[in-house]
Amino acid sequence: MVVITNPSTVDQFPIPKLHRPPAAAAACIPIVDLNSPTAAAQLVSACEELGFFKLTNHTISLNLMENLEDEAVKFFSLPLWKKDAAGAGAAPSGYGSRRIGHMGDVGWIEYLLLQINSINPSLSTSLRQETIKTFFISALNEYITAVKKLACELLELIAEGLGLRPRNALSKLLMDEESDLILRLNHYPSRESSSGGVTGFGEHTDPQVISILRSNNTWGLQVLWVPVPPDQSSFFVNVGDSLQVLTNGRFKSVKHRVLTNSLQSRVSMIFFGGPPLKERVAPLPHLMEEGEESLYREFTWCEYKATAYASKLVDNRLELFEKH
Ligand code: GA4
Repeated sequence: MVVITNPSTVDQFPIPKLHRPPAAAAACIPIVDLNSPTAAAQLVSACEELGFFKLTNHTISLNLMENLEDEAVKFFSLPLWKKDAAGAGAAPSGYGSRRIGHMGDVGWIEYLLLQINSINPSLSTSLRQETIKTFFISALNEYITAVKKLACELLELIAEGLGLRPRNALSKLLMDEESDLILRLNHYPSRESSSGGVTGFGEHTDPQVISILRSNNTWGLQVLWVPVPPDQSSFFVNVGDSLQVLTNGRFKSVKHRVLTNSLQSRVSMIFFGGPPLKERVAPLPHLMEEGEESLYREFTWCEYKATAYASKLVDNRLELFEKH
């Protein structure tokens, strides 16, 4: 068993009791089979209905996922001073523990935030810490290359399902050499609690275009407080705020959170695909009906990101950009 550095004391948050047994919960989560001839249509309806789905039959091997998970577990088992050497505070990249963002959010979590340099496409040069390089470089590079390719494939299928032309209308946002891509490695140490769980990562929506999550087989993720059954060989995909705007509200960026598990620690890795900072985020004209108006005022990803990073997790960031 891995010895884990627990994040220091975290307040216990009141968690509403679950009224839904896990089996019923599983039935609420759309599943998209990437191997199916109707995958494009399945993707569009999952993004419209919930803004979250489980992705099966993708081509990324379990071995590739587990290699990175093993490296992450090794990293999180290091003494705190070594992890801190990887950039304490996680601003913008590096190791963080307990504190999330800059506005006072806390959670029962430690994590590593990695800004991805798409030119490479490997780790940004800002990540010069030897610890990370020695541990991670090959597993990370392999994983990042594969998951970025998958994200673009999904966005191309979504474009196809929406009848968008050209096919890369969405994926090009992630393919630009200046695209804002992040990989997040999370470790939620197990924690006993009489009320069933404490907040690992509080409720929020993801600001980017698309997020692709893979976790070990530990429960914890909830979407609109429906527990998502873990599946270590599948991915879980979230529509981000930016994709909600690009589709003028047709796709939903849904609130999700993570509760800790009393028996096992949870390790997850999430790829966040964001556009270049200077990119204008606005509804795609091809998706607008005649006479339809944008629900949002104009903004760039840089403006939105700055607003997001100055907000608390729970805040409705998109509301600030809605036209009234
Ligand atoms: C949520 C999605 C990504 O994990 C993240 C998070 C970021 C952080 O952990 O620093 C934020 C959060 C996320 C949204 C609001 C702000 C910024 C914490 C927070 C309170 C890396 C991101 O891009 O936005």
